[in-house]
This record gives sequence, C-alpha cells and structure tokens, in this order.
Amino acid sequence: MSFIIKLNLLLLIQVCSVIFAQYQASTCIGGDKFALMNDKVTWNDASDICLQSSGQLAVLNTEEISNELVAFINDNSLSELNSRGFWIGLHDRHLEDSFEWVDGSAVTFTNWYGNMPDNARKKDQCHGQDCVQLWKKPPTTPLWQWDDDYCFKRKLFFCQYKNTPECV
Ligand SMILES: [Ca+2]
Repeated sequence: MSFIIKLNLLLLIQVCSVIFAQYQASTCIGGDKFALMNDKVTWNDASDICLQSSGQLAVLNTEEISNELVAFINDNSLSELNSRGFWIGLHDRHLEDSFEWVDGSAVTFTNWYGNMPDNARKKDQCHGQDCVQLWKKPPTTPLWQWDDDYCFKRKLFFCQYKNTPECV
C-alpha cells in the first residue's frame, strides 16, 4: 500500500515538475497568458509543446498585443536569455510568401524587419525560411520585429493560453 502511495507521489511530483518547469516568465495580454518557455527548440517542436499544454505558439495579430509583448520582453530583460529571437506562431510553410497564424486568424497587422521576409535559402535550398521569429537587430535596440528564419533552428518561444483565469 505504501509502495503504491509513494509511487503515486513520485508520479505526481514528476508530472508537476513537467507542468511547472515549462515556462520561465509570463504576462497577461487581453485576457490571454503569454509564457516564455524554457527550451530552445525547432519551430515544429515549439508549436507541439504549446499545443500539448492547451495553448498555441504566440499569435501577435494586433499592434496592441505586439507592443505589449515587446514591452514585457524589454521590461524584464528577456533578451539576455536569447538576443537573437523567439519563435512566434507565424509561418509560410504551406505556400511560399503566404503567411498564416497558427490559429487561422487573419494576417492584417504586420511588423516585418527591414526587407524581411526574404526566404533566404542559404541553409535550406529546398524550403528556404518558412518560420517567423520575433527578432532584435542590432542586439542593442529595444525594437523587436519579425524575421523569417529556418524552421529547424532551435530558439526560445512564447506560448499563448487563451482566456486564462488568472488573466481575466
Ligand atoms: Ca518562406
């Protein structure tokens, strides 16, 4: 009996550590929770991790959401964790140069950096760059904008949890 209790307790601790170790910082924007996750992973893995925890890769489909997330990054010096960028839920994997949000919402607001997207093919002749990161260049500017990058690159990422009770 006590063995089973101990086993259950061990499982509970393991499950809890998985749930609670996932993100290192979060903020509420418009009733949704945006959480910076712990792992540097490919865009596909980032999307899967968000889905598995009942969320989605962050959808920054309005200027207000975009500005608030950038302010959160700057106010908390999150760039010190990764100065090159964070995966967000935007991609053109289905049709080149036809960008779509992971939740299907319309791409009306955009925040591309300089001459991006450029679908550079240097490291992937077949697909080019089909996944979008929130990017800061040069590293000293507080301005974060969108850049298409190779989906296989491993980056930190933001998950979005809609209508989270703690944010309502
Ligand atoms: Ca592309």
